[in-house]
Amino acid sequence: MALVNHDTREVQFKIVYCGPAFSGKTTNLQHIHGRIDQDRRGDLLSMATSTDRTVFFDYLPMEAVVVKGYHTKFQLYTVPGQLAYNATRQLVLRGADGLVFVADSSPEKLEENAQALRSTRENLHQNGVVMEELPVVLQYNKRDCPGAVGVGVMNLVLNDRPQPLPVVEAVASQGYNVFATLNAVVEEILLRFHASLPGSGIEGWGARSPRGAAVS
Ligand SMILES: Nc1nc2c(ncn2[C@@H]2O[C@H](COP(=O)(O)OP(=O)(O)O)[C@@H](O)[C@H]2O)c(=O)[nH]1
Ligand SMILES: [Mg+2]
Repeated sequence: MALVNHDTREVQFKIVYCGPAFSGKTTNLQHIHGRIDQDRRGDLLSMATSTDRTVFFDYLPMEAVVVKGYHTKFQLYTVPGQLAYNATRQLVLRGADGLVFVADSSPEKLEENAQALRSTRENLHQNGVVMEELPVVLQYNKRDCPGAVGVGVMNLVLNDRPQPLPVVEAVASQGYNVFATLNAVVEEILLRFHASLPGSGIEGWGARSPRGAAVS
């Protein structure tokens, strides 16, 4: 759930990029970090494990007025994709306000995507969170890969549910639809945040900048 800090007058949301190893999570964050003004972002930090890294940074978009008189801060995190880092993943997922699941469209990664989605759901469950109750956007990344799996099949494997999750096709290494993905999850997070605070004098970001909210 969002953190509201009355001392620093900040509302803080945590967005976690998850998915299998090498699907492009870090690439997404690097692209976003590289495109936003220096005074609107924190340093891109990383916690290294032997074969993978968790990277994270703070992002303070100018357009975001979620609560009048308060700054809005998004903390963007990646989790380590490898199965071995289950405990780290679970820790990073703690307190997430929304998720981007970065799936790899390469044909040989189909089962790995499904497995990573199951393990994400399980990690959340162990944190007492039901995945279906969290804003989640599916990013089908690496659409440029030779033989990229069709969206219909990706949906069958990863998104076969009564209320399908929003899907964004992306090529993160080229920056294609990286911000579209971020916007999609931000929009959903803010909708839910507003809905959770009825009649509290909240001024919606959506009213000022309906879709381009997180685009710098
Ligand atoms: N062809 C292609 N390669 C990508 C794309 N996105 C990321 N990559 C590459 O995939 C590899 C793994 O990316 P990385 O962001 O480190 O994956 P992570 O393990 O999920 O953090 C790197 O070599 C990236 O350059 C993409 O859209 N298309
Ligand atoms: Mg990574």
